[in-house]
Amino acid sequence: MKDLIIKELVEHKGTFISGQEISKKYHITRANVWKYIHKLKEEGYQIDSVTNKGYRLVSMPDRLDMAYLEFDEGWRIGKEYLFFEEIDSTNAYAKKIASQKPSGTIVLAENQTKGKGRLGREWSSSYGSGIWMSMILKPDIVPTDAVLLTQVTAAAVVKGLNEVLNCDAKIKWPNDILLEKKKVCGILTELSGEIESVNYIVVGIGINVNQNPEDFPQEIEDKATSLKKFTGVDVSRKAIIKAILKYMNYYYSQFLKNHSLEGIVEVCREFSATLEKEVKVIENGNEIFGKAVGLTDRGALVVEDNKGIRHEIISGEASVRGMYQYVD
Ligand code: BT5
Repeated sequence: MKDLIIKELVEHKGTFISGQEISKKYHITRANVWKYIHKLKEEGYQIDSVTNKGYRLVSMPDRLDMAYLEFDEGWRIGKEYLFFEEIDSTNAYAKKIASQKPSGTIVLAENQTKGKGRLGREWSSSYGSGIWMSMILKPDIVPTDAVLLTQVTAAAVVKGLNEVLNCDAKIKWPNDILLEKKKVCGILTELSGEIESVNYIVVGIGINVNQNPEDFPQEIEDKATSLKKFTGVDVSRKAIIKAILKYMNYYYSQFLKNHSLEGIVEVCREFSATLEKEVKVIENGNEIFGKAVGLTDRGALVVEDNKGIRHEIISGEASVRGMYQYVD
């Protein structure tokens, strides 16, 4: 019921809706309408109440719980979404429920107690200040193509962030999004499948949104940044999620249609923080130093080492000289 009342208020945003109208529409007493409004105010909704006029929504808190992210009807990704106040990891949970949920289901949480990065690393996910989101995807592809979804997602994140904030976010191959040379987002793609087929893929996106620099744990304070650090003001997480999902839906449809990164890898190239830079790449434990000279149509990084030999790296770690991690 609370969600329905929010929906009414949002639809009447800027104008009043009477308690009587709500009570009639949803068959509840006016006293009950008042109770719900009171509860919403306690949760941070600013609502004007005026005798003989009713209620008017002034502003909503930037919470992600209510079914009010206003997703587009036609979207494959985001049609169904699950919200948690606190969870261990949205990726871990998404994997648990993936077999019972349709492709495109999203898991969001205000807080992660065990947010994870790649190779068992930790992902710092403080309460209420970031976007901790996982998408369950069930594409009809071979498992070796799953790695392409990291590039699809990176393209969607970078386009979404740049559209909302005009901020020149860049992709550090393969799974980081940087803002002013620091990490603002990480992507974690996990797969469950057989040799020939995919059961499901979970793509997790972690974005630092409203943290202040001092909010980050000491180990990452030099290399992490947030959207707020860039804008100087609080940023609406809903606006960011919406923009990213808009692009994600678009690029994912392209990917399913073409079974390739056609139309997407160009975005990865255009917004690359890695190309044309001196890099150190770690692939299967081997370090390669050289220059990043290209991104193949399958999203592999081409590195020319100091002897002029070219290496195509499908997945791995890349650090860019002069940026965090690889400091000469
Ligand atoms: C990643 O791993 O960058 C993938 C992060 C994915 C997080 C999302 S949140 C929603 C979903 N649920 C999860 O449990 N995970 C996903 P990797 O490339 O391995 O980078 C991890 C490294 O980034 C750590 O070792 C730290 O150095 C650094 N790091 C940790 N937390 C960070 C943060 N909040 N911002 C920037 N850097 C961070």
